[in-house]
Amino acid sequence: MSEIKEVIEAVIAGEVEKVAELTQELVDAGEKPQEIISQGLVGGMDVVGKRFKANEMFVPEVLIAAKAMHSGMDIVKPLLTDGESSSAGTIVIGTVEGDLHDIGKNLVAMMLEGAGFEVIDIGIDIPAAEFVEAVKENQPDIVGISALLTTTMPAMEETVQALEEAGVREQVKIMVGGAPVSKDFADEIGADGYAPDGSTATDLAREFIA
Ligand code: B12
Repeated sequence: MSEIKEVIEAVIAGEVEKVAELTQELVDAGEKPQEIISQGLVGGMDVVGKRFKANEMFVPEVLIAAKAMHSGMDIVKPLLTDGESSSAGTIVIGTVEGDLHDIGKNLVAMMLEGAGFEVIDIGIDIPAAEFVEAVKENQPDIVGISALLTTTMPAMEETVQALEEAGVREQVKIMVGGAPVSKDFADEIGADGYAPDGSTATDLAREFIA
């Protein structure tokens, strides 16, 4: 029988098929789906996040690890009972209007998913009004806003303002990120937090929920 430890190692190594096989073996052996997720699949992504932050792993490896994690999630998620499937929290994430960069946003989304959050990725080039719509429709705990261009940073402020004007600002925590964004800028535009990478974004999201 496979062990949780092997799942962790296979996630870190980005072994997509092996993670699916090991997960199936654990399920067949009667291991609890929730344990497989929190200890094995999310456990593996936790290590990946820490190594990425320490520059011991790089973007392509993180993306493959996330794919491996998903291959296991696809097997265990349908087995969760209603009570068990409650997520760590819900996040709406997108890249602002005028900005087509999404590699970093996707990475942050995957890390958050790996940490057990339900992530609603609304994509790239998203006008402020669409962020507002997504918040009204999905009632998330957190909104994540990404921008990679200095010219699209003002759209982050517009998005925060649009959420305020729509009366939904107080329902959510707002985190912002992207290469030109800083903690000072986040404070300036009235966001609740800034994270420089997916691992820190996950820690921040956990803090928001706690
Ligand atoms: C890949 C890339 C592109 C690709 C994007 C493909 C894609 N699907 O994303 C393409 C070719 C489309 C592109 C186009 C352009 N690009 Co470009 N691009 C890049 C490049 C090389 C890498 C960006 C990247 O993916 N980095 C890797 C990821 C992992 O890092 P990241 O995005 O910073 O994300 C991390 C953090 O920032 C953070 N984060 C990101 N989002 C969020 C969100 C939240 C909520 C949180 C908490 C954290 C967070 O966590 C992430 C993970 O660690 C950068 C240069 C660079 N080195 O950054 C230029 C760069 C961003 N691009 C630039 C430019 C100028 C352009 C163009 C205008 C070029 C042109 N003249 O056409 C166009 C603009 C198109 C548009 N309207 O958006 C400039 C921006 C300069 C500036 N200061 O504004 C850069 C810096 C290149 C340069 N040195 O000139 N680009």
